[in-house]
Amino acid sequence: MGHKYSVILCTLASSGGNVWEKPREVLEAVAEAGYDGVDLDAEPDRIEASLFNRVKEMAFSLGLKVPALIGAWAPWHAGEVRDLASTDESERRHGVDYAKKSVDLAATFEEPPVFEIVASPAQSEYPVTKTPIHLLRANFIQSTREITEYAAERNVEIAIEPINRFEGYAGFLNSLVEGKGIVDEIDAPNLGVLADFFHVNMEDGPLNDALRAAGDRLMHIHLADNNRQTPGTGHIDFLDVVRTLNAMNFSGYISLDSVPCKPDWRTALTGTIDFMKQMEKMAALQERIAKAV
Ligand SMILES: [Mn+2]
Repeated sequence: MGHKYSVILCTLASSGGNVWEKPREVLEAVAEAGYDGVDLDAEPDRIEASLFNRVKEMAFSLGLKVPALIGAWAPWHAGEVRDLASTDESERRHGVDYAKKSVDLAATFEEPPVFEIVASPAQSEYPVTKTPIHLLRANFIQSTREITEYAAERNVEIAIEPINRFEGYAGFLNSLVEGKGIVDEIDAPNLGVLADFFHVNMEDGPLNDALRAAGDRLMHIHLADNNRQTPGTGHIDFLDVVRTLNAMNFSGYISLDSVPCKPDWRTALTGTIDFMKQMEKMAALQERIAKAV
């Protein structure tokens, strides 16, 4: 059994593949390339329900699943502050309310997609955040508990995505291993961690060690090379990644998250899945050889 692949559709928009403008063209290209699913935007207040449902139904009719809803957490993405770790209570509350609305959206699916949460400050502060890290951690845990309990009642899973210091809080929730620590502390069956290879490559130790450390708490993957371009363009050893995920029996989705999408969205789509399937074939061949010797 091979791994399951999806695409974060909003990433394709940067090079002309905007699913909300030309849904059939984009979804057909994704399905034809051989993906199993698409990750849709969680913006229930901004994307018309009728349009959202039309895209969702079109995806299903093409045989695609919707394994995850992508949260717009960064201010550049959301156009506002949605900060689950904020020491400003109104900002934190706004983030929690946004998450709950997104969970409601996920709950409208027959098979509810995973919803991703992030700690995303109004402004990044380099090299280290001025807010005491223990406060950020306590606030984020409080927010996550509330979201996770709300989601559990609606059969929705929540995945924490740690992000690098330049985009998130410099010093808080940058590494996958740190995210796993928070997941373990909250210890809810519907809470896990999301590994975005671009961030993990920057903030963790060896990528494969971080994946193994996440273990059965690893719920979803965002796929990019170290340069945030498509796999194979940078220096991550994807053959080794596939071997690690095979050994872990990882059964979640691997969603393409290449930003900005280069050279163009169609080439990024086909190039990524062809490359990953090739890595899977090589890993399978190696396993057969190892067994034969
Ligand atoms: Mn990501």
